[in-house]
Amino acid sequence: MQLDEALKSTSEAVDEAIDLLLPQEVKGRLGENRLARAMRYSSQSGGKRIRPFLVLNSASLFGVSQESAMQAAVAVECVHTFSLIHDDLPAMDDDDERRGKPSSHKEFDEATAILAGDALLAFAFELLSDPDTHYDPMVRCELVKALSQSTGIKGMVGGQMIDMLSEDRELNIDQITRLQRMKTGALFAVSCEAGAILGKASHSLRNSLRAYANDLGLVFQITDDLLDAEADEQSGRTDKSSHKGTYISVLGVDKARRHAEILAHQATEHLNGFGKRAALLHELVDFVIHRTH
Ligand code: GRG
Repeated sequence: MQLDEALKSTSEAVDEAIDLLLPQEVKGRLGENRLARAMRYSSQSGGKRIRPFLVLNSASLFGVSQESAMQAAVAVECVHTFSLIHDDLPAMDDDDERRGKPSSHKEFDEATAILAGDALLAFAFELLSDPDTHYDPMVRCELVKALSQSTGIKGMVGGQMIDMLSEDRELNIDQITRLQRMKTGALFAVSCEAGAILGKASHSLRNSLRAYANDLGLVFQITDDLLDAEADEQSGRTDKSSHKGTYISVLGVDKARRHAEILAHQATEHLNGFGKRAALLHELVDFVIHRTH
């Protein structure tokens, strides 16, 4: 299957699963209904669904079916959506729009956006600990551990904190790498790891997938920063502070692009042990580095 076809069909399947799994409105339950609406509003507003794609395609390397891996895929997407809702809040990036629509706190209000993010985070772990995710409780426990570590202080939330502090100081390249690995890479890494955990893969194969996803996460982040820099240039914006904490701030645009190419090559090398079965994960690297949005 071609990558664009695979991304499209994954995205449709994830949309369906989110619709099925996320809390529904129930007549008469005022508070829960507002939360359910806000959780669904942000989860069902588009998005590339790259993290679920990683979960499903890593799982398929170990013979795990899409149906079994889908709950883990939705759990990771719930954490991702939580991070976007909170990132858009006035206390963080203060963005009025997300995916071309009003961000959660604009559509609802700040309190609802905070609570919807919290509820999505909690729901992710409810999904992972559900026996429908995997019959083996040890596997479910391992999934919960991996996702909580990648989300919390050692992962995405820790990375976001460093990012916020970096607004007032210059970071060197090692510090930027650490920040990006935590903020963006950790969720990519756990997406691939979840597939390996579901398939009870060996440590060595699980580590190869983690290494692939770590590099892919960095490529993804650098490309995101390059797209931002391009948009700034086109609109004539010259405020360099918007690039703080990115590779561009230290390396400049050309070297940052070159760095992304090196990481992309490195990412594909980690897939060598999987042969042709990892063709889609290979192609995804190309897609990420050449993406335009
Ligand atoms: C607020 C706890 C907390 C964490 C925030 C990931 C993150 C940390 C914030 C999101 C803001 C941001 C621009 C992060 C960099 C990673 C990134 C480019 C996220 C957007 O991911 P996509 O492009 O989003 O996969 P879609 O819309 O396609 O789902």
